[in-house]
Amino acid sequence: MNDIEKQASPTVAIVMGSKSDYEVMKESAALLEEFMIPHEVRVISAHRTPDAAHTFATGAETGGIQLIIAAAGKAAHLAGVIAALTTLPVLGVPMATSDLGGLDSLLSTVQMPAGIPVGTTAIGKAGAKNAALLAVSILALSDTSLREDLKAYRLKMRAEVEAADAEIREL
Ligand code: RP5
Repeated sequence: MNDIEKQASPTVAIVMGSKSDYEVMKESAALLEEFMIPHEVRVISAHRTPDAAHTFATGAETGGIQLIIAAAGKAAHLAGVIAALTTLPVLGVPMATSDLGGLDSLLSTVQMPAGIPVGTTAIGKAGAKNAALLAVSILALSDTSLREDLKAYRLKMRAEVEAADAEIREL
């Protein structure tokens, strides 16, 4: 059991602009579960429920949240709005979109003016997974056991690639 797992309340919040983002963002939740990091998952829209976005972002730190993963698509301002209202680290995940493929979301999330950073990941599922892994890395700075778990995760990936290499070379 790592130090964070011992805490009852959520340490990480995954927030998404729409329920339609969940199919992708469940990848973040699954990884946090794998690392046994208590988390909450919310649907909060910066433009459809701006009051809820404000309440969430201003209350996150006092509620025990240490890091926020915010996912949105199109004019994706959710991560930026949340980052403006808290000094907690905010990781933004751009959602793929039907019209512009997610480049709209990527640019909206990543191009924050100086002063209010949003650590932006890749578009879609890779970004959702990497946001969770970045969250683990950040939390592991003060949790030795979690750091060991992350190293073990990397070793497992390495072993999988090496096994694939051996398999392909035998063909
Ligand atoms: C954004 O608009 C959401 O984050 C979602 O990616 C996109 C489309 O939302 P829906 O129209 O599917 O609710 O706010």
